[in-house]
Amino acid sequence: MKILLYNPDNGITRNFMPHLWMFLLQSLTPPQHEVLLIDGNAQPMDEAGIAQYVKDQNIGLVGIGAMTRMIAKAYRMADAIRSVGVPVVMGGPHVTEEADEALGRDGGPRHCDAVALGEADETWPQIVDDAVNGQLKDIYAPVDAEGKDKKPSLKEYPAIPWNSINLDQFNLLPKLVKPFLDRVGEGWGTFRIVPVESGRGCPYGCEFCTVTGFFGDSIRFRTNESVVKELLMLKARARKEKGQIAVFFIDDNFAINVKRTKSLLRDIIAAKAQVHWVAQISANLLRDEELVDLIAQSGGKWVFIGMESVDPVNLKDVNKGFNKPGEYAAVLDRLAKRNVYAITSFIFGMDNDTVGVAERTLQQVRTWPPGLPIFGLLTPLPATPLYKRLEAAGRLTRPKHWKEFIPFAMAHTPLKMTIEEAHAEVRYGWSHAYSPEAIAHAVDSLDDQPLGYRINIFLARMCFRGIYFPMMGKLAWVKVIGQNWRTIYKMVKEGITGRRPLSAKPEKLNTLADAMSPPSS
Ligand code: B12
Ligand code: SF4
Repeated sequence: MKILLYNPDNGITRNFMPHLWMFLLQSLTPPQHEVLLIDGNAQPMDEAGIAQYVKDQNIGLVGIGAMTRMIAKAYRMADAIRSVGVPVVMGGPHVTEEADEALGRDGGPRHCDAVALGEADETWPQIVDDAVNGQLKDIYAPVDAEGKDKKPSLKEYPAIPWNSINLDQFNLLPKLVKPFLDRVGEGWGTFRIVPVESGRGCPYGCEFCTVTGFFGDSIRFRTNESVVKELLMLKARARKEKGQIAVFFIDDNFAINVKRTKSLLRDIIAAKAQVHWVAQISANLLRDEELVDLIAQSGGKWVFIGMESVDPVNLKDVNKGFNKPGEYAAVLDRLAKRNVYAITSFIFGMDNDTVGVAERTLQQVRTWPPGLPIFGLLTPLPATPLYKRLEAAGRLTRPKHWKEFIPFAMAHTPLKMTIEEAHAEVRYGWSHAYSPEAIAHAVDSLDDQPLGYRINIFLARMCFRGIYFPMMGKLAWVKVIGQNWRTIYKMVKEGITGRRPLSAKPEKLNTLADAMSPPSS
C-alpha cells in the first residue's frame, strides 16, 4: 500500500524545519509499504491539490499530524481526501486532546476515519495493518495488556535513514546563491536544520504547556550511542553534498537530567560527532558551568530559553516559578562567553501584565548579550491546566479558537489590560526588537568577534523577524534588505577589505563557515 504522511502549514508563516513525526512513522512502517511525505511548509497544497495528488498517486492511507494552530487546515485537507474515498488517520497533540471533535462525536462533522492518541510509535504498525484490511478502528490508544496508558521506551529507537531521505524540500538557502556558497569554506550550497530527539517528557508542568500532559512526567531517553550514530550519519551527509546540516534537539528540556546530558555531550565530543546544534533548555539548568562548557564544545550554538516573563508574579501564576528573572542576565553571559547565544521567548497577556510590559521587557533584553527575542500571547491550548482555569473563570472569549486560527490573537481576557492592549504589546515587542536600529545594535555588539558571528546574528534576526512580519514574497525581502542596508554594507565592506570596525579586537576566525564550525570537527 502507498501511504502519504502530511503535515499542514498554517498558511501564514513557514517552519524552517521538517517535522520529526513524519520521518519517525516512516521508519516504523512495515517495509512492504511505500511512504511518501509532504510538509505543507515546504510544499504548499490546497484541498483540490491534495485530493488530486492522492488519486494520481494511488494512495491507500493518509496520515495527518497537526498542532492546534494548524488543525483547521488539517481538517479541511482531511475532508478533501476522504471525499475521494481515501481513509485518513489523524494524530498529534491536538486530536489527542480533542478526539471527539476530529471524529465528529461532538455534534460537528467527522474529519477522519481514525485517531491515534498520544505517542504512536507502537500503535502505528497496527493502524497500517488495519487500514490494509479495511478495518480501521475509531481510536488507537497506546496501552499495555491491562489497558493502562503506556509510554514507549526510547531505548529501541528506530534508525532514521537520514543518509538517503530526500530532503530537497528542506534546503533553507535560495538556489540562486548556490554556486557562490558551494565554494565558501567546506561548502554552504545547502543548509538544512534537522530535528533529532534525544529524550521525551518534562515533569515541570507549566500551566500553559501541553507537554507534561501529553508525554507524561516520566522522562525517557534514547541511548547515547543511538544519538551519536544519528549525528555521524547527518554529518556524513552534509560532507557528501557539500552543504551544512544543523540539528535541532527537539527535547522539551534537553538538560532535564543534567548528568545524562553531560554524558551524551561527552560522547558526542569523543566520537567527533559534533554538528552545529540548537536545543531548548530552561534557564535554571544553565547554572552549571561544566554543562555550558560541554554545550559549546559539542557544537551547541543557540539555546532556546522559555523565559516567558521578567515578572516573578507572572511566573508563579503559570507554575513556572523556577524561572528566576534575576539570574537571566548571568545565564546569558555564561553562554555568550562561550559564543553560544539564546533565543529568548516571552509571553505577554499574563495575568499580572499591564500596559508597557513590552518596553519593560525590552529594557532588560537590551542589557543582555545579543540574541533572538520572540514574543507571543498566553494561549489556552486544549486540555492544559490554563485552559481549564480560564474556562472555569468564564474568561475564554473564543473557547474553540483553533477553528479559526488568527495569528497573535488572544482567546481570553487578560486581567489587567484589554485584549487590544495585549495585542499592541506584542506588536511593540516585535517591531522594536527587530527594527533596523535594533538589528544594527545586535550586530555591532559583536564587533569584537569575527565577521562570521555578525553575519550569523544578522541572518538569524532576518529569519526570526519573519515569525511576526511574514516574509513570504521576494518584495518583502527586498524591502527589509533596503531597511537594513547600512548594516549589510558594513559587513560586505569588511568582508571585501578585511578591515575590522575600529572597536574590534584581533581576528580569531574569518568566515561564516569558521564561525559556525563546531570547535573540534
Ligand atoms: C520542535 C517543535 C517546534 C518547532 C516546529 C515543529 C517542527 N518542525 O518540528 C518550532 C520550534 C518551530 C515550533 C514552533 C511552535 N510550537 Co512547537 N514544538 C516543538 C516540539 C518541542 C517538538 C515536536 C516534536 O517533533 N516532537 C517529537 C515527536 C516525535 O512527537 P510528536 O510530534 O508529538 O509526534 C508523536 C505523536 O504526537 C504522534 N503523531 C504526531 N503526528 C501524527 C500523525 C499521525 C498520522 C499519527 C498516526 C501519529 C502522529 O506520533 C508521534 C510519535 O509518537 C513540541 C513539543 C514536543 N515535545 O512534542 C512543541 C509543540 C508541538 N509546539 C507547540 C507550540 C504551541 C508551538 C508554537 C505555537 C509556539 C508559539 N507560541 O509560537 C509554534 C508554532 C509554529 C508554527 N509553525 O506555527 C505545542 C503544541 C501544542 C498544541 N496543542 O498544538 C507543543 C506540544 C509544545 C507545548 N509547549 O505545548 N515548535
Ligand atoms: S519547562 Fe518547558 S516543556 Fe517543561 S512544562 Fe514548562 S514549558 Fe513545558
